Amino acid sequence: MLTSPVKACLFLALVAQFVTAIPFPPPTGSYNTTLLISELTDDARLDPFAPTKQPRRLMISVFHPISPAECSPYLTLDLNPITAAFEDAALAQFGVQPGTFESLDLQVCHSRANPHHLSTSRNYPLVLFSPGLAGTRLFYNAIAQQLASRGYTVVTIDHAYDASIVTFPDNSTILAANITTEAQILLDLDARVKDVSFVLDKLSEPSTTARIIPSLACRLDVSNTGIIGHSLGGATAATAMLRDSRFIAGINLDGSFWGDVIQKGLDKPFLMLAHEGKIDPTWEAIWPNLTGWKRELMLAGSAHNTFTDLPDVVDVLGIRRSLPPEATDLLGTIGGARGFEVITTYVEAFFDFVMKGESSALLDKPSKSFPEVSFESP
Ligand SMILES: *[C@@H]1O[C@H](CO)[C@@H](O)[C@H](O)[C@H]1NC(C)=O
Ligand SMILES: *[C@@H]1O[C@H](CO)[C@@H](O)[C@H](O)[C@H]1NC(C)=O
Ligand SMILES: *[C@@H]1O[C@H](CO)[C@@H](O)[C@H](O)[C@H]1NC(C)=O
Ligand SMILES: CC(=O)N[C@H]1CO[C@H](CO)[C@@H](O)[C@@H]1O
Repeated sequence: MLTSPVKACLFLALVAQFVTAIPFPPPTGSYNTTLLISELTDDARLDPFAPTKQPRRLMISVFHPISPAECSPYLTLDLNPITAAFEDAALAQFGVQPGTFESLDLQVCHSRANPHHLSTSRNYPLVLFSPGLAGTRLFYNAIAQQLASRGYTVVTIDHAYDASIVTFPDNSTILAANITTEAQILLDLDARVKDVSFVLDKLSEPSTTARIIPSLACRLDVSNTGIIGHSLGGATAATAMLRDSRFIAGINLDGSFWGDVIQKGLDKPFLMLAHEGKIDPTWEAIWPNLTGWKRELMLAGSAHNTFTDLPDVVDVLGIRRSLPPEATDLLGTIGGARGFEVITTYVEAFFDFVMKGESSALLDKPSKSFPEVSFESP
């Protein structure tokens, strides 16, 4: 029988072998990106899901473009270590091994620019990202970073008690509440929409942006913000646009709509991306009530979670073939890198069109370069 120190060493050796850091490919846009993670507390609002009376606390990640000349590159964990261990365990039923998420790094930059001499710096359009229910904002790091590399300040948000786990800077965590009934989902949606408006309020305060985005040249223009979300985050995008006029354009990645936006509709640009074969009564119901620019596109070979980093993660780590067939039902059959490329290309084309005034043929008709994408009209 092995003595415990020897056992411990063998165990550590096995883990160490597995956790050799694997960097996510760098984004393909022309900007480098900084990543800043912050906690924000809304003292004006009690958290509707907290077991005791307490203000609503959120975590955000800010991906901000900088010029390659300003980039001092470094690697950082893709997921916070506590979140990573939690997600390994949560996804163990799909064959995810301990140490999996800990092994993945993101390539980001410190800004070398002196904030007092930012002669070449400028500000970029702002886009907020709202995750799916029971996910984590960290499952959209690569998508957010890719958009930032095309010249957008992108902020991903964890909605407390909705995200599977939110890990705060002091390592305290908030786990998901059991949000299942229609009433709970509508309460959650309301909290999510208040979260995204609160984040805009904070980002309009120079004292806050000086703290969380030090390389920002001047005030962010929060009055022209884009919003994108996956699943319930897509519903959040639509309802936020209905309630807060600072959101001028939105994207729903494969989410059902909830609440009054279905009847009230939207008059601003809205893009919907569906997984293959999606049939959703809420998409049919809202369609005639979307009176602004709108498109519904479907991605062949995709499943609901193709619209996260996860398919790309499993391919970058090389673990797709060790996953059970049920994983394909969640991730789709389109390759991780290809799905990522197609989704981010259309997301960028939409925001470039609405927020930068650059038109793209991709948004008007099928493209030979992207045969997986079809135009739907429910
Ligand atoms: C910075 O940008 C350069 C040029 O686009 C790219 O080759 C490099 O991978 C980027 N580095 C990081 C850390 O993003
Ligand atoms: C949080 O936990 C990590 C390990 O997961 C540790 O490195 C770090 O020092 C902890 N931070 C605090 C504030 O305790
Ligand atoms: C979650 O709530 C649903 C509906 O109220 C209930 O059926 C289910 O048992 C709950 N699950 C847990 C883990 O509490
Ligand atoms: C505000 C609005 O036009 N709502 C309409 C949404 O679509 C349904 C079904 O077509 C109509 O009944 C609503 O009046």
